[in-house]
Amino acid sequence: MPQQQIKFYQAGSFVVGNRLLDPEQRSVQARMERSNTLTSGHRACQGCGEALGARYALDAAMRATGGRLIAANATGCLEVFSTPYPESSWQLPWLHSLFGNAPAVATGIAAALKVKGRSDIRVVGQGGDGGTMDIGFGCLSGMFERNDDVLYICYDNEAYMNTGVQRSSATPPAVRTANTKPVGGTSGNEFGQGKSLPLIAMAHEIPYVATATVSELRDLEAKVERAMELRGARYIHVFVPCPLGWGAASHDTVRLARLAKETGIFPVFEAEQGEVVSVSKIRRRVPVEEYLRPQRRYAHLFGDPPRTDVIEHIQANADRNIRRFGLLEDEEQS
Ligand SMILES: Cc1ncc(C[n+]2csc(CCOP(=O)(O)OP(=O)(O)O)c2C)c(N)n1
Ligand code: SF4
Ligand SMILES: [Mg+2]
Repeated sequence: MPQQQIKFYQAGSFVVGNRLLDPEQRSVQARMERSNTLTSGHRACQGCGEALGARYALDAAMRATGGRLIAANATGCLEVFSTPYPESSWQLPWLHSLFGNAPAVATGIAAALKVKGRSDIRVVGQGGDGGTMDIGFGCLSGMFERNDDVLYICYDNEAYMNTGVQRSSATPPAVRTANTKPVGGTSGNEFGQGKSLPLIAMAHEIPYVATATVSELRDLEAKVERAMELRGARYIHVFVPCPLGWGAASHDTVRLARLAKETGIFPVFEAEQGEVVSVSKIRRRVPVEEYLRPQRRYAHLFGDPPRTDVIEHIQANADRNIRRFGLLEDEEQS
């Protein structure tokens, strides 16, 4: 009887691995000895990209440090859904900081460990885009500039989700949020505002900066492991779709993360000491419309008549990313 071939499409790619692969090729999550750092029972929405990203990132960090890891966590969805008092989903020493001072708290932990001579114990700081890029920005810049021995991870869902979807400096142009409503001919969040924290982190010339998405989870794991090989200030910016805030289907989280990368909207790269050292090339280039349409936060662009002017502007921004980071294979660039 002819046997059906099993397709190991995961092998050699950046998507999540499985237990059919050789043990050495398996992702951290595909290993029986994964630490389940963010374990089941938390209260994240179905399909929450932040929960997915945090689980993969911290399990990878736990593996890289042999389980000797402490986390400081800013206020935000990740903290709220994981620790409804008196319960906790965290299976590592974990501190809740204020909304705005997770980098400073992480620095303090690292300083205390240094005084105690415990260089074996490592520190992670983490928070959402609001906690990281807005209110915690000063503390984070200080942590970078002093080159404190902390890996800081930002889970970017592009708004203040925990408090009801208000805009942050990571909210992209034209997005509808609770306080960027497309009224009177406006198109939602303004173009030309906001910032790229990965580029700002690079300007501090810290040892390591990387971006990642929850569609390429092995890539995220690899970047966390790389960060843990280094000492000093390190920064990873993870793109994490939020079904509730984006008005997207829960089952589309990974697809939207992939489309953000494949359109050029979210460039995925690594930098060391301020220089880009690798980029994840686009495998199948798609127009931004494919990424925008499934999200109700962009629904006002697809009315009658559609806002083709705004969609073209978003496409131009994606194309600029593609040029700036060299996201296409060499033959496609020319
Ligand atoms: C000083 C201060 N201001 C405001 C708040 C209210 N607050 C808590 S979480 C949050 C938004 C969090 O947004 P983000 O960091 O992007 O995380 P997300 O919930 O989106 O994951 C706000 C405004 C607070 N806790 N402290
Ligand atoms: S609101 Fe968004 S970020 Fe918060 S738990 Fe729900 S899906 Fe996750
Ligand atoms: Mg957020």
